[in-house]
Amino acid sequence: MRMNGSQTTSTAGGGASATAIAHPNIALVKYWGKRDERLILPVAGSMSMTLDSAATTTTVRLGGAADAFYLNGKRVDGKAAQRVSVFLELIRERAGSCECATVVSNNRAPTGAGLASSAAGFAALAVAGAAAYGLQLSREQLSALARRGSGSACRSVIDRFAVWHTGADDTSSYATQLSAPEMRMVVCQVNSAEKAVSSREAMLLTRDTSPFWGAWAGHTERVLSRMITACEADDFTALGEIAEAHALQLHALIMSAEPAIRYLEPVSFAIFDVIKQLRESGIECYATADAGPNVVVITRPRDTVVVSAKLAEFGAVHTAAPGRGAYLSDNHLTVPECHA
Ligand code: 2P0
Repeated sequence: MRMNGSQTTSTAGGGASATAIAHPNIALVKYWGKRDERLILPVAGSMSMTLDSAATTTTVRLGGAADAFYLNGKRVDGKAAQRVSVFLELIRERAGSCECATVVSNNRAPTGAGLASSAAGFAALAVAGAAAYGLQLSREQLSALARRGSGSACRSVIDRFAVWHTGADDTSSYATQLSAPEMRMVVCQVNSAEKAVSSREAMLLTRDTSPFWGAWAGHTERVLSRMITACEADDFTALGEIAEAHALQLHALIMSAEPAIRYLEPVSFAIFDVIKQLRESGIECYATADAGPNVVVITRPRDTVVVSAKLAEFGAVHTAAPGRGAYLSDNHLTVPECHA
């Protein structure tokens, strides 16, 4: 499939502009660790569900004397702006352009709280940026491009369920769609504060200090292959069991770094316990958690109400269904008033 940005690329008010919408994804087989830091090539494959909630909308408008980045109504400078500029540079190289751009982004998920805000952010930036600079890219190429911003972003380019293939090089490490059992995710946000150690730093520390690191990549590849088999068999039980076990293995690995990193809090463990009790009472659901204390529960659609009611005792809850991968939109954002 080729994406054609021309219908949604506007030139009103200056340079070409394009807007894209993307959603976070939650991994069922986790990504943790790179074999190439610059290219963001993972040590193992992973698998996720793209959510239909917590959208990021991003407009890229060409022009200006330097790149500028606005997030949720505020001008952003420093490291985060630099990361956006480095990413735009990749697009410019491919497009043979030296035009700077203004990036305006609105994000409905808490940034840096382990709810995959960078995945939605870079998926939207890849799709909007490619269109604004006039690149015609396939879905696989867009996924590989988004990966260069943040590894997990390559999965948010894909509709519903995605497998990120390790690949051999920059062009062959991207995500593709797979079908999976009908399910929902109930997100329980126990804490929306920005985490103390970013995933990127924590991955490096785990690689450099964990005594278990040597086992991780091979184990994750075997888990991914079991997960793909479970999905092909439409086996919700196997999917849930594999996902919960792999999430806890990820956190055990992270905790084995020196100094230890502990993303899960007592309340997170309490939720894992409650989910086990619900399962024992006949409601089939499974828990997972990313690089933060928030817990995401995998459930069948018919059980979302009872699971949500139980989780509401622990934090703010919302339910997500499988959602669309990053796509172009005509609703362009403008530079926030105070900065215009
Ligand atoms: C995942 N996480 O598979 C795992 C589970 C966090 C825990 O992908 O360094 O923000 O930008 O490639 O994509 C977080 O990693 O890291 C992540 P970089 P990213 O969703």
